[in-house]
Amino acid sequence: MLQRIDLTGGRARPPELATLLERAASITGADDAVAPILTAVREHGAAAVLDAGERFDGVRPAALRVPADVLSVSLQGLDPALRGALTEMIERVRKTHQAQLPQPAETHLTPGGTVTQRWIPVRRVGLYVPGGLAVYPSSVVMNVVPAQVAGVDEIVVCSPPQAGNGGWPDPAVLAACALLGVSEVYAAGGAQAIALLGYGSSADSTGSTDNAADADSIAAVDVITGPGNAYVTAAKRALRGTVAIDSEAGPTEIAVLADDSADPRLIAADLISQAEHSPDAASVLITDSAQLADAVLDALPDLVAATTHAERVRQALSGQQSAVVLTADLDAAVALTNEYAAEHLEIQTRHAGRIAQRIRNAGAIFLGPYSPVSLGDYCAGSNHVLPTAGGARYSSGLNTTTFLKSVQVIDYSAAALAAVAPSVVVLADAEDLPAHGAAVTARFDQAVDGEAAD
Ligand code: HSO
Ligand code: ZN
Repeated sequence: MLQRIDLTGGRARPPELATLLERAASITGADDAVAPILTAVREHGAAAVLDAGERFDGVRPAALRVPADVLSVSLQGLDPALRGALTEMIERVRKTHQAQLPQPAETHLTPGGTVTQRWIPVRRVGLYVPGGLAVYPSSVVMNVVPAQVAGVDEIVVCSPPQAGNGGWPDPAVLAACALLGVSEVYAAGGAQAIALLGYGSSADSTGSTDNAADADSIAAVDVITGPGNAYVTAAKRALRGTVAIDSEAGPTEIAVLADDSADPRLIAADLISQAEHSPDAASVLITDSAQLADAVLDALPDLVAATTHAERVRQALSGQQSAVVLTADLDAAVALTNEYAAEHLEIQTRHAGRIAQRIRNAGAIFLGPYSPVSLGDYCAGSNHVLPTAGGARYSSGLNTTTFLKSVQVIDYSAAALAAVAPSVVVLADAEDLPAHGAAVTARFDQAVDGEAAD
């Protein structure tokens, strides 16, 4: 079911190894497919969002904005056990993300010369919560809590309309929004939701006249975050520059780096757990142990047959994006793991902490047998919105700083400026920009009153 790639012959070097596995983003033609949707929403606003929802989700809600009473009824109807678990999750995620709040960095360069880096939250954010084959109240928490901790003013959530819930998003998703005090929620999914967040919609294009909330225009946001399918991810990529995005968090991936000390049953369970998300999910085992590779391959068929979403899991595991890769030694396994840059990386080796020090590229790292990815998906306190498709080489998972901008504040006194003025003049002259130097020396051509403003 899972392809077995044997690299023990030493034929492949790490850069080649990475290309052996197809990445989800390259499987689809998502970039081209979303372009007309983005254009339609930019030109026609919310009406185009409703049209696209009807086409792709098969349902047209009465309005885009979810009414306040629908949110509160969803919360009232929330199963108490789920409410308890969400509350526990929220507490853990909040604690972790509060600890991520950066402090201002004040540097005294010289007497009277200071540079301070301040962190400022963006004003308005759009958070995407996927629908599709599963429903994701947990993703509400993973998006909303860091934005709240960062101090964002306005939080908007988009989630796909569901035919089964009168066209509104999934009730558990709405309940999670209500639990967190988020009241601006739109029944919008896919690329059209991302376009709505990025471009906004003016009052005359909301596509509905019978809902007071929709009579308002929808303002564009500053940052869009959240996981989604290949189309959501492609839309986020296209809007980068119009807004900031967190990372490209597309179809999910798990890589397990293991040696012969690992338990094959647990590895098989973890590979299945993320394959459960969708047929384009990637599950990869990288190991230097042929015995472990074979034991995992042997364990999979029965476990897959017994799992609820067996068909979906089978498709994900048998796709070109999934594999058991056998390497000559652990060093080669570590090198391949860094090349692959998985969204989730489990390290199930002896001295897992030490091996983790050698990992440069991963969205999140899960150490040892008792830190499975499923824990991180819900209750570890870490965030589950993570870069996929190799994006972990250059981007980070969603965290509190995703919603913060830094600004450097420069404050020099007359004496401090005078002391460094000759260097400014030399540098300005070297760049043939003498007016730059003159702007500094002008301050000393005449009497200077007082110090810099405070
Ligand atoms: N593993 C997914 C997140 C998730 N899993 C939500 C379950 N619910 C992407 O990191
Ligand atoms: Zn998951």
